[in-house]
Amino acid sequence: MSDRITSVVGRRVWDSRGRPTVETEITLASGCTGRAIAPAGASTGSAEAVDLRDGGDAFGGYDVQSALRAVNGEIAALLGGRDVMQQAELDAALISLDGTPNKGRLGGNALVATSLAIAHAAAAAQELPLWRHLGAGREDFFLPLPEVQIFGGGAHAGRRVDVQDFMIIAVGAADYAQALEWTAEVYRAAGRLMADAGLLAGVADEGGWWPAFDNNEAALDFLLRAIERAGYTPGQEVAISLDIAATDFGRGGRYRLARDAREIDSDGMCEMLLGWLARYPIVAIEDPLAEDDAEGLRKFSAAAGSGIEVVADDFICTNASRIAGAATLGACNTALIKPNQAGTVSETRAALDAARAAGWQSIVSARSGETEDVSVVHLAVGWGVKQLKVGSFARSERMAKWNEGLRIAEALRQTGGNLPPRASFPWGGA
Ligand code: 2PG
Ligand code: MG
Repeated sequence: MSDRITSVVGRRVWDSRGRPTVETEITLASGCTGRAIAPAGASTGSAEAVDLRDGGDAFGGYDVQSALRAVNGEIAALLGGRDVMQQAELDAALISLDGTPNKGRLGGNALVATSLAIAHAAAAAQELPLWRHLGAGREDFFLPLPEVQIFGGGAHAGRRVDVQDFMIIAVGAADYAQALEWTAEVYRAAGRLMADAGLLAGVADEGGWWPAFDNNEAALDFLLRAIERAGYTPGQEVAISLDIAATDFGRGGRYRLARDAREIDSDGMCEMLLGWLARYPIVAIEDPLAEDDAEGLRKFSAAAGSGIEVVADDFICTNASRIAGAATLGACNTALIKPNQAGTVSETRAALDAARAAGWQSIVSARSGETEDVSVVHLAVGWGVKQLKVGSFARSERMAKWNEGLRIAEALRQTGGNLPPRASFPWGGA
Protein backbone atom coordinates (compact mmCIF):
# COMPACT_ATOMS: atom_id res chain seq x y z
CA MET A 1 0.00 0.00 0.00
CA SER A 2 0.94 3.61 -0.27
CA ASP A 3 -0.47 6.78 1.22
CA ARG A 4 0.76 10.23 0.22
CA ILE A 5 1.77 12.96 2.62
CA THR A 6 -0.52 15.97 2.12
CA SER A 7 0.67 18.20 4.95
CA VAL A 8 3.52 18.58 7.43
CA VAL A 9 2.99 20.99 10.31
CA GLY A 10 5.58 21.93 12.93
CA ARG A 11 4.27 23.50 16.11
CA ARG A 12 5.84 24.64 19.34
CA VAL A 13 4.85 22.63 22.42
CA TRP A 14 6.45 22.48 25.89
CA ASP A 15 8.48 19.78 27.62
CA SER A 16 8.73 18.50 31.20
CA ARG A 17 11.24 21.22 32.08
CA GLY A 18 8.95 23.96 30.77
CA ARG A 19 11.09 24.50 27.68
CA PRO A 20 9.86 24.87 24.11
CA THR A 21 10.19 21.87 21.83
CA VAL A 22 9.17 20.74 18.34
CA GLU A 23 6.08 18.72 17.51
CA THR A 24 5.56 17.57 13.94
CA GLU A 25 2.14 16.48 12.67
CA ILE A 26 1.81 14.72 9.34
CA THR A 27 -1.47 14.27 7.47
CA LEU A 28 -1.98 11.78 4.64
CA ALA A 29 -4.22 11.70 1.60
CA SER A 30 -6.34 9.08 3.40
CA GLY A 31 -6.92 11.56 6.24
CA CYS A 32 -4.76 9.54 8.66
CA THR A 33 -2.35 11.52 10.81
CA GLY A 34 0.79 10.90 12.83
CA ARG A 35 2.61 13.15 15.23
CA ALA A 36 5.64 13.11 17.48
CA ILE A 37 7.52 15.46 19.80
CA ALA A 38 11.29 15.89 20.08
CA PRO A 39 12.75 15.25 23.57
CA ALA A 40 15.93 16.92 24.85
CA GLY A 41 18.85 15.89 27.04
CA ALA A 42 20.72 17.74 29.79
CA SER A 43 23.80 15.54 29.90
CA THR A 44 24.52 15.28 26.20
CA GLY A 45 27.28 13.59 24.24
CA SER A 46 29.22 15.85 21.88
CA ALA A 47 28.44 13.66 18.86
CA GLU A 48 24.66 13.91 19.25
CA ALA A 49 22.47 15.35 16.49
CA VAL A 50 22.22 19.08 17.21
CA ASP A 51 19.28 20.18 19.34
CA LEU A 52 18.74 23.47 17.50
CA ARG A 53 17.86 26.39 19.79
CA ASP A 54 17.44 30.04 18.92
CA GLY A 55 19.53 31.58 21.69
CA GLY A 56 18.66 35.11 22.75
CA ASP A 57 16.58 36.18 25.71
CA ALA A 58 13.28 34.37 25.24
CA PHE A 59 12.84 31.22 27.31
CA GLY A 60 16.48 31.14 28.34
CA GLY A 61 17.58 30.86 24.73
CA TYR A 62 15.74 27.54 24.33
CA ASP A 63 13.14 28.61 21.79
CA VAL A 64 12.86 26.50 18.64
CA GLN A 65 11.54 28.95 16.03
CA SER A 66 14.32 28.16 13.56
CA ALA A 67 13.68 24.40 13.84
CA LEU A 68 9.95 25.06 13.37
CA ARG A 69 10.64 27.21 10.30
CA ALA A 70 12.58 24.26 8.90
CA VAL A 71 9.65 21.87 9.48
CA ASN A 72 7.02 24.22 8.09
CA GLY A 73 9.22 25.35 5.18
CA GLU A 74 11.90 23.16 3.63
CA ILE A 75 10.86 19.88 5.26
CA ALA A 76 7.16 20.29 4.41
CA ALA A 77 8.12 21.08 0.81
CA LEU A 78 10.41 18.03 0.65
CA LEU A 79 7.86 15.58 2.04
CA GLY A 80 4.68 16.83 0.35
CA GLY A 81 3.31 14.20 -2.05
CA ARG A 82 5.74 11.49 -0.93
CA ASP A 83 4.70 7.96 0.07
CA VAL A 84 4.65 7.76 3.86
CA MET A 85 5.46 4.04 3.79
CA GLN A 86 9.01 4.71 2.54
CA GLN A 87 10.58 5.55 5.93
CA ALA A 88 14.16 4.78 4.88
CA GLU A 89 13.89 6.84 1.71
CA LEU A 90 12.24 9.77 3.50
CA ASP A 91 14.83 9.70 6.29
CA ALA A 92 17.63 9.69 3.71
CA ALA A 93 15.99 12.67 1.99
CA LEU A 94 15.77 14.53 5.33
CA ILE A 95 19.43 13.82 6.06
CA SER A 96 20.58 15.09 2.69
CA LEU A 97 18.30 18.13 2.86
CA ASP A 98 20.01 19.06 6.11
CA GLY A 99 23.38 18.43 4.50
CA THR A 100 25.52 18.64 7.66
CA PRO A 101 27.20 15.76 9.52
CA ASN A 102 25.40 16.66 12.78
CA LYS A 103 21.99 17.92 11.59
CA GLY A 104 23.00 21.38 12.67
CA ARG A 105 21.31 23.25 9.82
CA LEU A 106 17.68 22.11 10.13
CA GLY A 107 18.06 20.77 13.68
CA GLY A 108 18.11 17.22 15.04
CA ASN A 109 14.98 18.17 16.97
CA ALA A 110 13.15 19.15 13.76
CA LEU A 111 14.30 15.94 12.08
CA VAL A 112 13.55 13.48 14.87
CA ALA A 113 10.04 14.83 15.46
CA THR A 114 9.38 14.61 11.71
CA SER A 115 10.92 11.16 11.23
CA LEU A 116 8.93 9.73 14.15
CA ALA A 117 5.77 11.45 12.89
CA ILE A 118 6.29 9.69 9.54
CA ALA A 119 6.43 6.34 11.39
CA HIS A 120 3.26 7.17 13.35
CA ALA A 121 1.42 8.23 10.19
CA ALA A 122 2.53 5.06 8.36
CA ALA A 123 1.22 2.97 11.25
CA ALA A 124 -2.08 4.89 11.25
CA ALA A 125 -2.45 4.36 7.49
CA GLN A 126 -2.39 0.61 8.11
CA GLU A 127 -4.60 0.90 11.18
CA LEU A 128 -1.78 -0.60 13.23
CA PRO A 129 -0.26 0.49 16.51
CA LEU A 130 3.26 1.84 15.96
CA TRP A 131 4.92 -1.14 17.66
CA ARG A 132 3.25 -3.54 15.25
CA HIS A 133 4.17 -1.43 12.22
CA LEU A 134 7.81 -1.26 13.36
CA GLY A 135 7.82 -4.96 14.11
CA ALA A 136 6.31 -5.97 10.75
CA GLY A 137 7.07 -9.62 10.11
CA ARG A 138 7.68 -10.45 13.78
CA GLU A 139 5.29 -12.44 15.94
CA ASP A 140 7.35 -13.02 19.08
CA PHE A 141 6.71 -9.65 20.75
CA PHE A 142 7.67 -9.09 24.39
CA LEU A 143 7.82 -6.13 26.75
CA PRO A 144 11.11 -4.51 27.73
CA LEU A 145 12.44 -4.89 31.27
CA PRO A 146 12.16 -1.46 32.95
CA GLU A 147 15.25 0.32 34.28
CA VAL A 148 13.84 2.93 36.66
CA GLN A 149 15.45 5.87 38.46
CA ILE A 150 14.89 6.07 42.24
CA PHE A 151 17.29 8.94 43.02
CA GLY A 152 18.17 11.54 40.38
CA GLY A 153 21.55 13.25 40.63
CA GLY A 154 24.19 14.88 38.44
CA ALA A 155 22.96 17.40 35.89
CA HIS A 156 19.37 16.47 36.76
CA ALA A 157 19.68 17.65 40.37
CA GLY A 158 21.97 20.68 40.32
CA ARG A 159 24.94 18.31 40.75
CA ARG A 160 23.77 17.55 44.31
CA VAL A 161 25.63 14.24 43.90
CA ASP A 162 27.98 13.35 41.05
CA VAL A 163 26.26 10.18 39.85
CA GLN A 164 23.27 11.01 37.64
CA ASP A 165 20.93 8.03 37.87
CA PHE A 166 20.54 5.64 40.80
CA MET A 167 18.21 3.08 39.29
CA ILE A 168 16.70 -0.32 39.91
CA ILE A 169 15.91 -3.22 37.63
CA ALA A 170 13.36 -5.77 38.87
CA VAL A 171 15.45 -8.66 37.54
CA GLY A 172 13.32 -11.30 39.28
CA ALA A 173 9.90 -10.04 38.17
CA ALA A 174 7.70 -12.56 36.43
CA ASP A 175 6.33 -10.07 33.92
CA TYR A 176 6.30 -6.40 32.94
CA ALA A 177 3.35 -5.53 35.17
CA GLN A 178 5.07 -7.09 38.17
CA ALA A 179 8.29 -5.23 37.39
CA LEU A 180 6.29 -1.99 37.65
CA GLU A 181 4.62 -3.13 40.91
CA TRP A 182 7.97 -3.91 42.51
CA THR A 183 9.37 -0.62 41.26
CA ALA A 184 6.43 1.26 42.78
CA GLU A 185 7.10 -0.38 46.15
CA VAL A 186 10.83 0.42 46.08
CA TYR A 187 10.17 4.00 44.96
CA ARG A 188 7.73 4.46 47.85
CA ALA A 189 10.06 2.80 50.36
CA ALA A 190 12.89 5.09 49.25
CA GLY A 191 10.65 8.12 49.81
CA ARG A 192 9.71 6.87 53.28
CA LEU A 193 13.37 6.30 54.17
CA MET A 194 14.21 9.82 53.01
CA ALA A 195 11.36 11.22 55.10
CA ASP A 196 12.46 9.23 58.18
CA ALA A 197 16.00 10.56 57.79
CA GLY A 198 14.75 14.14 57.36
CA LEU A 199 16.11 14.17 53.82
CA LEU A 200 12.89 14.32 51.82
CA ALA A 201 13.11 17.33 49.49
CA GLY A 202 10.96 16.58 46.45
CA VAL A 203 12.12 15.14 43.17
CA ALA A 204 14.77 15.77 40.51
CA ASP A 205 14.31 16.28 36.73
CA GLU A 206 13.20 12.77 35.87
CA GLY A 207 11.02 12.23 38.95
CA GLY A 208 13.58 10.41 41.11
CA TRP A 209 13.87 11.56 44.75
CA TRP A 210 16.09 14.60 45.22
CA PRO A 211 19.49 13.26 46.33
CA ALA A 212 20.06 15.12 49.60
CA PHE A 213 23.07 12.93 50.39
CA ASP A 214 26.56 13.78 51.58
CA ASN A 215 28.23 11.58 49.00
CA ASN A 216 27.57 9.08 46.22
CA GLU A 217 27.89 6.03 48.43
CA ALA A 218 25.23 7.28 50.84
CA ALA A 219 22.81 7.21 47.89
CA LEU A 220 23.81 3.63 47.12
CA ASP A 221 23.28 2.63 50.77
CA PHE A 222 19.83 4.22 50.81
CA LEU A 223 18.93 2.49 47.58
CA LEU A 224 19.94 -0.88 48.97
CA ARG A 225 17.91 -0.23 52.13
CA ALA A 226 14.90 0.84 50.06
CA ILE A 227 14.98 -2.46 48.15
CA GLU A 228 15.11 -4.35 51.46
CA ARG A 229 12.49 -2.15 53.15
CA ALA A 230 10.12 -2.91 50.24
CA GLY A 231 10.64 -6.61 50.95
CA TYR A 232 12.77 -7.69 48.00
CA THR A 233 16.05 -9.59 47.91
CA PRO A 234 18.72 -7.25 46.52
CA GLY A 235 20.36 -8.71 43.44
CA GLN A 236 18.04 -11.68 43.15
CA GLU A 237 14.71 -9.86 42.85
CA VAL A 238 15.64 -6.21 42.49
CA ALA A 239 19.11 -5.12 41.38
CA ILE A 240 20.79 -1.74 41.12
CA SER A 241 21.87 0.03 37.96
CA LEU A 242 23.72 3.33 37.66
CA ASP A 243 24.25 6.02 35.06
CA ILE A 244 27.46 7.71 36.18
CA ALA A 245 27.21 10.22 33.26
CA ALA A 246 30.95 10.73 33.79
CA THR A 247 31.32 13.06 30.79
CA ASP A 248 29.68 15.71 32.96
CA PHE A 249 32.51 15.76 35.50
CA GLY A 250 35.44 14.20 33.67
CA ARG A 251 37.74 15.51 30.97
CA GLY A 252 41.24 14.60 29.80
CA GLY A 253 41.39 11.63 32.15
CA ARG A 254 40.64 13.71 35.29
CA TYR A 255 37.41 13.33 37.25
CA ARG A 256 36.20 15.93 39.73
CA LEU A 257 33.93 14.38 42.36
CA ALA A 258 32.30 17.45 43.86
CA ARG A 259 30.41 15.73 46.69
CA ASP A 260 33.38 13.65 47.70
CA ALA A 261 35.59 16.78 47.38
CA ARG A 262 38.36 15.12 45.42
CA GLU A 263 39.76 14.76 41.94
CA ILE A 264 40.85 11.38 40.65
CA ASP A 265 42.31 10.01 37.44
CA SER A 266 40.82 7.42 35.13
CA ASP A 267 42.35 4.48 37.00
CA GLY A 268 41.05 5.94 40.25
CA MET A 269 37.54 6.15 38.78
CA CYS A 270 37.77 2.53 37.62
CA GLU A 271 38.92 1.45 41.04
CA MET A 272 36.12 3.33 42.82
CA LEU A 273 33.44 1.94 40.50
CA LEU A 274 34.81 -1.61 40.64
CA GLY A 275 34.63 -1.27 44.43
CA TRP A 276 30.94 -0.39 44.12
CA LEU A 277 30.38 -3.39 41.82
CA ALA A 278 31.95 -5.61 44.48
CA ARG A 279 29.90 -4.17 47.35
CA TYR A 280 26.48 -3.50 45.83
CA PRO A 281 24.22 -5.70 43.67
CA ILE A 282 24.82 -3.66 40.51
CA VAL A 283 23.95 -5.25 37.17
CA ALA A 284 24.39 -2.29 34.80
CA ILE A 285 26.61 0.78 34.81
CA GLU A 286 26.33 3.50 32.16
CA ASP A 287 28.98 6.00 31.06
CA PRO A 288 31.38 4.94 33.85
CA LEU A 289 34.09 7.07 32.22
CA ALA A 290 33.85 10.20 30.10
CA GLU A 291 33.26 10.18 26.35
CA ASP A 292 36.90 11.23 25.74
CA ASP A 293 38.29 8.35 27.83
CA ALA A 294 38.14 5.39 25.43
CA GLU A 295 41.08 3.69 27.09
CA GLY A 296 39.41 4.00 30.50
CA LEU A 297 36.21 2.52 29.10
CA ARG A 298 38.19 -0.36 27.62
CA LYS A 299 40.00 -1.06 30.88
CA PHE A 300 36.85 -0.76 32.95
CA SER A 301 34.89 -3.09 30.64
CA ALA A 302 37.64 -5.70 30.80
CA ALA A 303 37.79 -5.52 34.59
CA ALA A 304 33.99 -5.50 35.10
CA GLY A 305 33.62 -8.67 33.03
CA SER A 306 30.78 -9.91 30.86
CA GLY A 307 28.33 -10.51 33.72
CA ILE A 308 27.37 -6.86 33.95
CA GLU A 309 26.16 -4.38 31.38
CA VAL A 310 28.65 -1.62 30.69
CA VAL A 311 26.34 0.80 28.91
CA ALA A 312 27.58 3.34 26.37
CA ASP A 313 25.59 6.56 26.05
CA ASP A 314 27.76 9.67 25.42
CA PHE A 315 30.54 7.51 23.95
CA ILE A 316 28.39 6.24 21.06
CA CYS A 317 25.51 8.74 20.77
CA THR A 318 23.23 6.19 19.05
CA ASN A 319 25.55 6.08 16.05
CA ALA A 320 26.16 2.83 14.14
CA SER A 321 29.78 3.47 13.23
CA ARG A 322 30.65 4.66 16.74
CA ILE A 323 29.13 1.45 18.12
CA ALA A 324 31.16 -0.67 15.71
CA GLY A 325 34.31 1.23 16.73
CA ALA A 326 33.57 0.85 20.44
CA ALA A 327 32.96 -2.87 19.98
CA THR A 328 36.28 -3.32 18.15
CA LEU A 329 38.00 -1.49 20.98
CA GLY A 330 36.28 -3.61 23.65
CA ALA A 331 34.81 -0.51 25.29
CA CYS A 332 31.34 -1.24 26.75
CA ASN A 333 28.98 -4.10 25.86
CA THR A 334 25.56 -2.43 25.82
CA ALA A 335 24.16 0.41 23.70
CA LEU A 336 21.83 3.09 24.97
CA ILE A 337 19.51 3.86 22.07
CA LYS A 338 18.06 7.39 21.98
CA PRO A 339 16.29 8.40 18.76
CA ASN A 340 17.04 12.11 19.16
CA GLN A 341 20.78 11.47 19.44
CA ALA A 342 20.63 9.90 15.98
CA GLY A 343 18.03 12.25 14.48
CA THR A 344 15.97 9.84 12.39
CA VAL A 345 14.18 6.51 12.90
CA SER A 346 16.35 4.83 10.26
CA GLU A 347 19.63 5.90 11.88
CA THR A 348 18.28 4.81 15.27
CA ARG A 349 17.50 1.42 13.80
CA ALA A 350 20.97 1.27 12.19
CA ALA A 351 22.54 1.88 15.61
CA LEU A 352 20.48 -0.94 17.10
CA ASP A 353 21.53 -3.25 14.25
CA ALA A 354 25.19 -2.33 14.81
CA ALA A 355 24.85 -3.16 18.51
CA ARG A 356 23.29 -6.50 17.66
CA ALA A 357 25.97 -7.27 15.08
CA ALA A 358 28.58 -6.62 17.79
CA GLY A 359 26.82 -9.01 20.18
CA TRP A 360 25.89 -6.10 22.48
CA GLN A 361 22.75 -5.70 24.58
CA SER A 362 20.59 -2.62 23.93
CA ILE A 363 18.43 -0.31 26.03
CA VAL A 364 15.95 2.11 24.46
CA SER A 365 16.02 5.37 26.40
CA ALA A 366 14.04 8.58 26.80
CA ARG A 367 15.69 11.91 27.73
CA SER A 368 15.61 14.12 30.80
CA GLY A 369 13.49 16.66 28.90
CA GLU A 370 10.41 14.66 27.93
CA THR A 371 6.73 14.99 27.07
CA GLU A 372 3.60 12.89 26.72
CA ASP A 373 5.14 11.33 23.58
CA VAL A 374 5.44 7.56 24.05
CA SER A 375 7.19 6.64 20.80
CA VAL A 376 10.19 5.10 22.58
CA VAL A 377 8.01 2.37 24.12
CA HIS A 378 6.76 1.40 20.66
CA LEU A 379 10.31 1.36 19.31
CA ALA A 380 11.42 -0.97 22.10
CA VAL A 381 8.52 -3.40 21.62
CA GLY A 382 8.47 -3.23 17.81
CA TRP A 383 12.20 -3.78 17.49
CA GLY A 384 12.44 -6.42 20.20
CA VAL A 385 14.72 -4.42 22.49
CA LYS A 386 14.96 -6.08 25.90
CA GLN A 387 15.27 -3.02 28.15
CA LEU A 388 13.69 0.42 28.52
CA LYS A 389 14.91 3.45 30.49
CA VAL A 390 12.56 6.43 30.80
CA GLY A 391 13.48 8.00 34.14
CA SER A 392 11.65 7.51 37.39
CA PHE A 393 8.29 6.22 38.60
CA ALA A 394 6.63 9.63 39.01
CA ARG A 395 5.46 12.51 36.80
CA SER A 396 3.28 11.93 33.80
CA GLU A 397 5.93 12.30 31.09
CA ARG A 398 7.48 9.17 32.67
CA MET A 399 4.32 7.32 33.69
CA ALA A 400 2.78 7.81 30.22
CA LYS A 401 5.54 5.57 28.92
CA TRP A 402 5.37 2.87 31.61
CA ASN A 403 1.57 2.84 31.22
CA GLU A 404 1.80 2.51 27.44
CA GLY A 405 3.67 -0.76 28.02
CA LEU A 406 0.71 -2.07 30.00
CA ARG A 407 -1.64 -1.25 27.12
CA ILE A 408 0.66 -2.99 24.65
CA ALA A 409 0.80 -6.08 26.90
CA GLU A 410 -3.00 -6.16 26.84
CA ALA A 411 -3.09 -5.75 23.07
CA LEU A 412 -0.70 -8.71 22.85
CA ARG A 413 -3.09 -10.70 25.06
CA GLN A 414 -0.18 -11.38 27.37
CA THR A 415 -1.07 -11.37 31.06
CA GLY A 416 1.15 -8.69 32.53
CA GLY A 417 3.39 -8.60 29.45
CA ASN A 418 6.06 -11.22 28.76
CA LEU A 419 9.63 -10.25 29.62
CA PRO A 420 12.69 -11.64 27.85
CA PRO A 421 14.04 -14.75 29.61
CA ARG A 422 16.37 -13.93 32.48
CA ALA A 423 19.10 -16.07 30.96
CA SER A 424 19.18 -13.73 27.96
CA PHE A 425 20.66 -10.92 30.11
CA PRO A 426 24.36 -10.77 30.99
CA TRP A 427 23.55 -11.04 34.69
CA GLY A 428 21.02 -13.84 34.24
CA GLY A 429 23.44 -16.74 33.99
CA ALA A 430 23.25 -18.98 30.93
C1 2PG B 1 21.01 9.86 30.14
C2 2PG B 1 19.71 10.64 30.02
C3 2PG B 1 18.55 9.95 30.70
P1 2PG B 1 19.85 13.16 29.47
O1 2PG B 1 22.07 10.43 30.42
O2 2PG B 1 21.02 8.67 29.91
O3 2PG B 1 18.78 9.73 32.08
O4 2PG B 1 19.87 11.95 30.50
O5 2PG B 1 18.60 13.04 28.67
O6 2PG B 1 19.92 14.40 30.29
O7 2PG B 1 21.07 12.99 28.61
MG1 MG C 1 23.22 8.48 30.20
